Amino acid sequence: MPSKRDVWYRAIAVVVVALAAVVAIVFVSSGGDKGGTDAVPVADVGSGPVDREFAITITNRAATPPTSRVEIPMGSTIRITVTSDVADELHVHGYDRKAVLTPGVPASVAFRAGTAGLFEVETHVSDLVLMQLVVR
Ligand SMILES: [Cu+2]
Repeated sequence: MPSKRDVWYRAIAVVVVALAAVVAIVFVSSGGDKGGTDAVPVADVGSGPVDREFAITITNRAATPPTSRVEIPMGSTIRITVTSDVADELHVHGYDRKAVLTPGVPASVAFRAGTAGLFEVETHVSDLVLMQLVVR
């Protein structure tokens, strides 16, 4: 018959093994998403190269090119650069990226599209929808 001490050690050993298994599973699953797209966090990509680049000019409350729906593969990086003739604010809905627009000075938002859906890119002062981003 095992002593109380043996039972106690065995219980501790079981707990340690169970914890090690949990840690191993978490470690493996967190390291295995390199190639995945849905696990890619939304992140600013700064001034580096991106997968898709868009440039929009606003003159007299009209956008060039005109508003369009653009499809972006999930996980790709994009940069939207806007030049406005009036002071304004650029806003990418959903991803909640903003840029202050100074008249005549291009301003950019750049990010990784890690969330699926339809997101409007708009200006707050001229109240224009510049793009509809479809991420899938
Ligand atoms: Cu907005």
